[in-house]
Amino acid sequence: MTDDTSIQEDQTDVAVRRARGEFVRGLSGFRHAIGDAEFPPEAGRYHLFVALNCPWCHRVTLTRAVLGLQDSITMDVAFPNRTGDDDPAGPNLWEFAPHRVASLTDTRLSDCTEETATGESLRLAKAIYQREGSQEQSLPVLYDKHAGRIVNNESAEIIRMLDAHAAALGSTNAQRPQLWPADAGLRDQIRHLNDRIYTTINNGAYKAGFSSDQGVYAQAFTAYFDTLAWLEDLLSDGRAYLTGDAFSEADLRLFPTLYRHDPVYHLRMKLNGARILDYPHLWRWLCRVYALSGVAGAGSLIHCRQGYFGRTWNGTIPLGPLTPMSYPQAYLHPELAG
Ligand SMILES: N[C@@H](CCC(=O)N[C@@H](CS)C(=O)NCC(=O)O)C(=O)O
Repeated sequence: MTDDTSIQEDQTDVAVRRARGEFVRGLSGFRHAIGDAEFPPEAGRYHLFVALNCPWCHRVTLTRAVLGLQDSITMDVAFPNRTGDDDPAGPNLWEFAPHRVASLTDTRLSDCTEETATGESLRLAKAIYQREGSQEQSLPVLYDKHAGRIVNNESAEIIRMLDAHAAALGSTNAQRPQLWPADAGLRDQIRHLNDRIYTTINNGAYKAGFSSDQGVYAQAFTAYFDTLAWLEDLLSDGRAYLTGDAFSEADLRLFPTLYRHDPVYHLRMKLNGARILDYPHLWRWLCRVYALSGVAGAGSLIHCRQGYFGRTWNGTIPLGPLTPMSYPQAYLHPELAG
């Protein structure tokens, strides 16, 4: 297992840190790869289990979409709110339950599905792990329908293997981006960006929003906005994407957090130092990525709002922001940032 902090959180003194109120994300246990002998790259063989409110899942739904793998990799979507205290299997479990009604819309959510890959129509993601003797329960999960086994549950690695084998996996997008380009210099840039963006933005948002210690929160808050300012400066030279002209893995990994910032994290994670709208270059970058083929359909702010607020805050879900425009419509307007 790697100790690469661009992929996962440092686990040093994890019990002490959690005891003092720090949110520390655990490690993913399934780390096989497409391309291993037992998991050959074949179109139609692999499946993704995701939730659309989860930013780690959003990485893999984005990858599937921008690489043109929607037809060759099937996908199931869990309901955005996990099980409650009254569930016989216990609380906080991802559930495949398309019949459930979202309090935000007072309707079922059309993207939600049953579990369709194992042949057992399992209700809980946890049961997919239990089939292999594991106590894990997180999403996303990359699953091999032929072998009936989990391949990997670490989004950073799933992105990389889908990119490496896109052609053999049946990509229909001949103009697809190379998310992890061969050029050594670009790879170094991407590693550096990934490390800072994972620690202070992707996971940093949770460290701010889910920690119960003021000092930990304040440190995470400051690091988050320091990195936004650093990215704003990086993009101020007119480059289209973080490493230059081409969209890369670094852009793909930054997008899920910034997509959630103004409509969710600003309030839910107490990251109210500023909106992305207040950073003209970052805002235009966000709109530019949102306009890429497949990106808008790979995420859902309804699932995000329902998931992040649906079981907290007295069960009522904030409807804003509405100015200068509601979200995600605002992402169609790069000019809003002045
Ligand atoms: N390192 C994993 C993190 C996945 C993760 O933490 N997913 C969350 C949802 S946002 C989850 O399922 N948490 C439930 C749990 O771990 O019990 C990845 O990037 O894939």
